[in-house]
Amino acid sequence: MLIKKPADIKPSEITPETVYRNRREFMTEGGKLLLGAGLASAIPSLAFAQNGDKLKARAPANLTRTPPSAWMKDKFADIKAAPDMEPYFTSEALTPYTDATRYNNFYEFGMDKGDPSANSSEFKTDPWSVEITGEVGKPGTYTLEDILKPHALEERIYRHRCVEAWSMVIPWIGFPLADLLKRFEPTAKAKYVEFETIVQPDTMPGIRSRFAIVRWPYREGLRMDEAMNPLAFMAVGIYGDYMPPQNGAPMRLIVPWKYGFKGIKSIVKINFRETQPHTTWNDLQANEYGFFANVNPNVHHPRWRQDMERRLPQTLFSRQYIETKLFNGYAEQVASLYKDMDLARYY
Ligand SMILES: Nc1nc2c(c(=O)[nH]1)N[C@H]1C(S)=C(S)[C@@H](COP(=O)(O)O)O[C@H]1N2
Ligand SMILES: [Mo]
Repeated sequence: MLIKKPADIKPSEITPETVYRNRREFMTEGGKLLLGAGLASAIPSLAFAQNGDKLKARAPANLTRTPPSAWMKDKFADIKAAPDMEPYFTSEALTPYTDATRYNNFYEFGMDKGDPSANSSEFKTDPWSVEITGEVGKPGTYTLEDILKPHALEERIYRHRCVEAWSMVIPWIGFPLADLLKRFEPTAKAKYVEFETIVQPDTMPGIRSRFAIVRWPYREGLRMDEAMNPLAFMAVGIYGDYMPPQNGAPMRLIVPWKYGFKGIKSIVKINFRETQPHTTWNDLQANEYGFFANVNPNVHHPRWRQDMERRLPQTLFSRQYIETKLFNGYAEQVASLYKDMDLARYY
């Protein structure tokens, strides 16, 4: 998303780091790794058989995270598996766990794709609370446990399309955003909902960096009807396991028909408001990143096309370019939200 001079671009950014890593792992561990971490998670039915449970995808056993708390462990003991049908499932191959957790955008931890996984081990997510403010009947500061308590967890397998024209398929664990928002009793004036990420300078090198381009905290927002759409999802896990810091622990937004930057991570504030909120990328470069940010193959980014995408991971031998679909393939569920809008103007 950055404007970089060619001299600033490292070879590892041109060829995704996963290529180098996969090659190394292949050389050292051979077929064992391929079956253990790669293929098993890429084929839902195999993951199912191997793990002996109902979830369609599981983190590789050797990378499973320690429970963040006893109550979170209890919550994760009972997760409803993704159905076999769109829109909460896709039969497209899952992105391997190692790629979904090592190729990330989370500028608070640095601007390179490998920075969030490399720099987030000190990130503190317990205790955690979320402030609810604005046009609601029940404002207040809620602990994460209170936020999650009434919500049963479910698995959803969604396509994830970054505005930078790469994409993944990720099995999230979480619950519908609408169910959470309704609990705070939004008033008639609540037309938009605004989210903020935590600012934790001592554990976030990107926030301390003098090269940072974002004005912290990272902010995002949705129109209320978008937020209430059943596809909008609050995720607390990935691959049947607790959310890694680099993917937005303990709780982050997923809006699968929009570009990835709408999916704000590590949320500490939810504000209900009458007017459209300021959002991080729109503030930084409004002609390149819109407020709506709906995935749209007909509306190009000023510096690159948006009608194709690189499906990750890529290897030396296969570079998968696939066609980008309107609303990332979720048009049936969301097109009606925008029926009277010029999508080229409101990008
Ligand atoms: N707080 C915060 N949230 C963020 C970002 C960020 O830099 N900071 N990056 C966004 C972008 S551009 C993308 S593509 C997704 C990436 O999510 P993932 O790393 O889980 O794939 O997170 C989004 N949420
Ligand atoms: Mo992104």
